Amino acid sequence: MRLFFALGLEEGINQTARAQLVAYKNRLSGVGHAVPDQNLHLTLAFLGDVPDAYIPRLQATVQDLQLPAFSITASTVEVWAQPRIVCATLASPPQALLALAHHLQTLPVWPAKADSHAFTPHITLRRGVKDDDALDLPTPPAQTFACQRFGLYASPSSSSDESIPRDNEGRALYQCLHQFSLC
Ligand code: 2AM
Repeated sequence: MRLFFALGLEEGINQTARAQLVAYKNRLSGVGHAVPDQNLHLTLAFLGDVPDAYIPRLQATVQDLQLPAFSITASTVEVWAQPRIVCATLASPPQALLALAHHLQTLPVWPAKADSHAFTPHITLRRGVKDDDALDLPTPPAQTFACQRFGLYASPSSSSDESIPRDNEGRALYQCLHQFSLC
């Protein structure tokens, strides 16, 4: 299964912040295509294709991590040429977020896929952005999210996979396999 760890940003206390970010994402019509509302997340570690037999050990190892909760503020928007996305970014990512991501990227059970870029926490809002699409994006309203838990998610390895859940527009949804609490 294609797996990644992410902040789902779905804690009850985040409802207003999440709704505002969703509204901002959906307002940028004409700039690529919006990710489904339910898929909004901040990736902590992308593991790639992990054999099912590893999943229980992965969960047990992560369950034992005792790492602190924190909050993040998404206040800036960026357009990245590779991959072609619009994303919300954090002006100052907290150390606890960077430490959590580092732990999850370097698990001996299944280390994350090597990435040539430094880890830059971001929340992807739109994909398939073209070069001249994204000039003059409106500034997003700064949104603060409490991060009290994170999840292990499955993403479809193939868009034609019929077993994956989809939204009412037929877009594939990520599946949360397990949630982990921060202290
Ligand atoms: P994103 O965080 O920029 O949106 C599932 O594919 C999630 O893992 C996506 O959210 C995706 O990007 C993130 N991801 C990170 N590295 C990836 C990679 N090499 N291939 C696919 N997805 C990756």
